[in-house]
Amino acid sequence: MSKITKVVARQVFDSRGNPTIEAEVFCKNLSASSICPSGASTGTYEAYEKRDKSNKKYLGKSVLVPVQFINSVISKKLKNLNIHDQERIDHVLIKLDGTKQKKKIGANAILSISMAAKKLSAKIKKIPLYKNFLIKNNYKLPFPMMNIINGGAHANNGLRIQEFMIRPDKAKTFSEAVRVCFLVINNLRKLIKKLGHSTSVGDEGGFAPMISDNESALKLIVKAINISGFKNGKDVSICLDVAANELIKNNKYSIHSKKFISVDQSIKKYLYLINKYKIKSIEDPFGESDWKAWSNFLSKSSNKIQIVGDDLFVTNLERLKVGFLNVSANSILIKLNQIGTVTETLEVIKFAQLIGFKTIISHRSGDSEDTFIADLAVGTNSNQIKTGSLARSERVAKYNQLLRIEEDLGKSAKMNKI
Ligand code: 2PG
Ligand code: MG
Repeated sequence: MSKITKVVARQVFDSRGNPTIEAEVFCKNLSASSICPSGASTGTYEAYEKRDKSNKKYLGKSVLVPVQFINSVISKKLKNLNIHDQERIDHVLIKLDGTKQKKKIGANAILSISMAAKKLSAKIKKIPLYKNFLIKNNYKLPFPMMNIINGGAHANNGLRIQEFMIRPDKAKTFSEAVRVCFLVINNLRKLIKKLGHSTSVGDEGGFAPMISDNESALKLIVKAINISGFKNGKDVSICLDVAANELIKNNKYSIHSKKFISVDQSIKKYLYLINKYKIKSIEDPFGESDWKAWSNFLSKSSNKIQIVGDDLFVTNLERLKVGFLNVSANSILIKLNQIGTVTETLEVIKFAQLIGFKTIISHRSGDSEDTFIADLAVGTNSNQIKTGSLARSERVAKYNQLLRIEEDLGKSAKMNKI
């Protein structure tokens, strides 16, 4: 048995330049570390991100207090625990916190330790990280959903919808999937340039041109897909993350323009867009408490497209159960820091797969060089991964890790089902 000897934490910075926590777990002279990501369009029911609100030196964003807590109290508490007993490690942390949303210690502190422990366990077993999760053989690579146009809270262009993504549905290998996205992205860049817009990118590496109407963005993407020699809706599908929580006022939504309209009118417009642009997946089409709107939309779309709960489920088993009973979605976005431990994340994935939901592993808009989620996607047999565009190293790092995993699997590597 390998016992934890200490945990060391430090303040580092994420891709938006904000402070975040890196935890390093030690078993004697071996160690592994992990960095917690951070969202911008966060759900109310997410686990709590603890920051030093009163520390003006870092505009209230530093994480020096939770770092200090890890280095003193938590390090002692975890000492001598078996590094391979992830559940025990996570439960000690959950119990030490004692609150529902991990408000005392902070989910950012807890998760960085939890992920680092999982990595160290793999290192000691001398296996790659992706082999240290649920799946023990027959590994499959997830389909990438690349976010190629950024809007909403991730850019300042006025686009209502937060993420316009592409998914290379016909790719037979992960490297082929990346190549398809690469071509579409390069052609999209040319198109945006031709229109005289800036080709600078948003928080998740997608272009953030100054266009503010959803359909203009969709038209550009369809054009880029066609120029690349692919068929929209067949070889490459358009997927959206509306992040509708950000677009709600008095039960009305401003998804399709600045004007707030009813749920029924919003659904009608969605159905029109789905049909016209062959959209295959929509995440967070309605607000996190609007269960009725979700189930209405799911039934009206005849369950034909992927409807993904992100802010709705917040990687939380209880909320997923409610969503299942309410028939509100058919897929779940998985973000480790929405719930705060690897163990709880795996529980949600297992349950989602049991009820026939697709699982999609996701980055956060504030992310880092940490590639944990790439291994998690393969190790849990998750159907898809969304981790930004082929730009910004913190995004590309995850795709590169999946390319390495594909190479490691050799001939046995297969793509998952979409
Ligand atoms: C989302 C995520 C990631 P954020 O809404 O799905 O793309 O954004 O991390 O800002 O919540
Ligand atoms: Mg989302």
